[in-house]
Amino acid sequence: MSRLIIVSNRVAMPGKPKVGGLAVGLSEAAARSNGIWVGWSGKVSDSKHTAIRQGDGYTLVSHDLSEKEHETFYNGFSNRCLWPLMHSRADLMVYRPEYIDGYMAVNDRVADTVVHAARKGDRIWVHDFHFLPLARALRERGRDEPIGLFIHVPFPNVDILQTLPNHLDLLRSLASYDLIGFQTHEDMNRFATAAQQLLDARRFKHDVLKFEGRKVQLKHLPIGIDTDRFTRLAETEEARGEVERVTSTLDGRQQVIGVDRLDYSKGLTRRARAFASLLERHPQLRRQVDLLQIAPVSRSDVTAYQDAREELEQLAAQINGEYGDVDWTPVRYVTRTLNRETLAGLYRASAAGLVTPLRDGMNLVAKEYIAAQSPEDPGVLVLSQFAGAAAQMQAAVLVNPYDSCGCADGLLKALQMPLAERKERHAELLRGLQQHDVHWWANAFEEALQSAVDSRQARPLAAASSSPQAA
Ligand code: ADQ
Repeated sequence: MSRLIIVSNRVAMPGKPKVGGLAVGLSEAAARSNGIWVGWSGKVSDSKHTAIRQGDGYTLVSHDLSEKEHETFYNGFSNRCLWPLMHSRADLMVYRPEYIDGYMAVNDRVADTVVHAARKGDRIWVHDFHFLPLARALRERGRDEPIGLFIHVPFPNVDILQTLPNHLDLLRSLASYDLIGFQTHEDMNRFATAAQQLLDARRFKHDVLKFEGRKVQLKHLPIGIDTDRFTRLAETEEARGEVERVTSTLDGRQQVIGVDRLDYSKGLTRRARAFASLLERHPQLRRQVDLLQIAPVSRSDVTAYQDAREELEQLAAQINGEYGDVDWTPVRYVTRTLNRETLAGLYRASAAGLVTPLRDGMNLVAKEYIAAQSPEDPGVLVLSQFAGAAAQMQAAVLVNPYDSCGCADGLLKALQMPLAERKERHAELLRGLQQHDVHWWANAFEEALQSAVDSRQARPLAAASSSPQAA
């Protein structure tokens, strides 16, 4: 049977509980074909050894990163160049030639691992911006297997893309994939436009590109969560206990919740300002509403992340100083990682979920917040129009995260929304999440990879429009 080989930066350990929908979706996809998952163990060491573990129906092949690889591949090119670039923050990009060397070297190393593990007829599914040139490295090693890439982050405009010195080489390398999946239609179009403008790619039937002598199928496939499982989590005893604990401390006040990795793309400081603007312009809400911001620290070796943390901490202290009282703290801020039951309970105990990234590939928190609500008395999602999730979640209260007054108005609308409207919006959103969950997403990607390969083997492309307007 054709096995699925998954390659991603971080991996889920076999035999350990899977944290988060993505880990569940991918481990199930790997297990369906007795497949293999290749990625970083999370450890930094000089060991060149690949560890092999079996369990949960798949084989994990993991490697450590050396100090140098961690600095150049992970912190350097991935987190200091590609992450800001993909989120349209070229101003935060730090480019160094040794970063790209380290990035290419780790891609080569992982390609060797995949070559070693793969059998003829296997299919390879690569994840995210850490491994953009991996398919080319595999083709250079003579592999002809179907290879798909899913890009979890947004794809930037061509003018932003061009700020990266080696953008042409990276863009060319993407021609080695059979299928590239994007979170939204807009991301897919931005990629196609960049390939057309910069590499003279020809676009056929809207979703096929021909460049560098190869045909690449494009598809937008918004990632989902494990919706039913998350809803069940919110109904566990542990989650109910959390709801009771929070409700008793709130003493009748409404809670607004934000849950994000501490990352500048998530718009945390602008969000705190929007909350302050709500308290400023609606003094009657003081002592009536709290903001709970859960923000686990991430990528703390990177300066832009240290700055984001400092700015948020200062702002939270300032808001508490200005609007708080001896017995009321308007903004509570927690950096701990929480277990899923606690998180589900906190979502359920919150009258509004404030999810206002400045730019986000999808945003799973928006989906988790909806899945965790009680259908009889649901809270309201206030969602940035710049999160990929906004395309699917139109029944949320959509806001512009750069407009703090507009966000405050959106939040006020959410907090004052009548029960009937809350129920209606929640039911519509939940239906969408149940239909397009992480299982649907993984299956749809695999099917698309299969049909991309079938059409590669079938007739050549008929001439069609190659103009960017065909999009
Ligand atoms: P992220 O930006 O990391 O990933 P995001 O979609 O924001 O992902 O989800 C974050 C996840 O972390 C959620 O599942 C959330 O529950 C969890 N989490 C956050 N804080 C936590 C805490 N304190 N304790 C426990 N869990 C916590 C990238 C892209 C996104 C895209 C995902 C998936 O940037 O746009 O949605 O991949 O494709």
